[in-house]
Amino acid sequence: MKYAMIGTWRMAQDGVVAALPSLAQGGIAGDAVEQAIMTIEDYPYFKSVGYGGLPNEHGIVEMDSAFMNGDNFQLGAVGGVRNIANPIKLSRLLSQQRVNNVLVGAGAEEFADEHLLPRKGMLSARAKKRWDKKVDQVKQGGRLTPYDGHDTVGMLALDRSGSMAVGTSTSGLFMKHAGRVGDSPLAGNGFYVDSQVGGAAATGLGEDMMKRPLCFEIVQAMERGANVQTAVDQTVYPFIEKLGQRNGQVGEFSYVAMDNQGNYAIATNVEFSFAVGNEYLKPTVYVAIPGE
Ligand code: SD4
Repeated sequence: MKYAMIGTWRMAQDGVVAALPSLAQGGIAGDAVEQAIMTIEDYPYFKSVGYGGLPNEHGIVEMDSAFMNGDNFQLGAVGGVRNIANPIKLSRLLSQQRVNNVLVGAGAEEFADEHLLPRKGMLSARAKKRWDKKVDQVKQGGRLTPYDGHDTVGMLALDRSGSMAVGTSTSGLFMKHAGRVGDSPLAGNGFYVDSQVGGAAATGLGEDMMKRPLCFEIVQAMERGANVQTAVDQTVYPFIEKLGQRNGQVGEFSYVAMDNQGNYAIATNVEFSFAVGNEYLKPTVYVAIPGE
């Protein structure tokens, strides 16, 4: 059977490099997603995921994450969590509960403590420096934009037994309001997967991407018979256009999608890098340019 992984942004390559060998050896998709995202969360120089992620307006790193199992639809997610070394581990653990699958803030941290997940101060010296600089700029009259810093890792895996899983992890938007939650922990918006069909994961401006559950709709289009490329094209771009017409402004929208045979496609309205690996292809980064 085939196996494959695809993840958002250049940073995903590190995760695919770490986890793909386990899929080659018959490992399960959920483990590969967790391992890949943990690798990225642990790396201090990715400025929007896990340790080293850019903080909120108060200089505190608050993270969103989710995990979904495409076999049984179990999903777990956290919003606005602080001082948790690996939010993806917490999301996956939550996905395995019968209730309490989505937790935010202090309650999520309490659950992590109850399950002995490692705590960690997530603000790196480098991220603090960027925050100090931004605060100075704002004091001097500089304006914050919705996109002062971002990037979410969204990771999809297909294993040799045909199971699929997806995960997301992000520190969200730099200088966001305390308590702000993006699309990444929202099922259907930030991620979705069905092992009998395929999956999708999103990155971009959460406030716009939560206006329609495009990840779910991509999977739904595949379920109705569209191939993965047609599914992303016919789902993502019409909505971007509609949003522009009705709302005037459109943020960044980028999606990776994969069907249950390992075929993949992306849709994006910005220059977008993503990493892919499978039984034929060693982990490789590609860059997509909108309209090409
Ligand atoms: C969010 N979607 O919190 C995330 C940020 C992101 O590329 O993916 N940026 O809105």
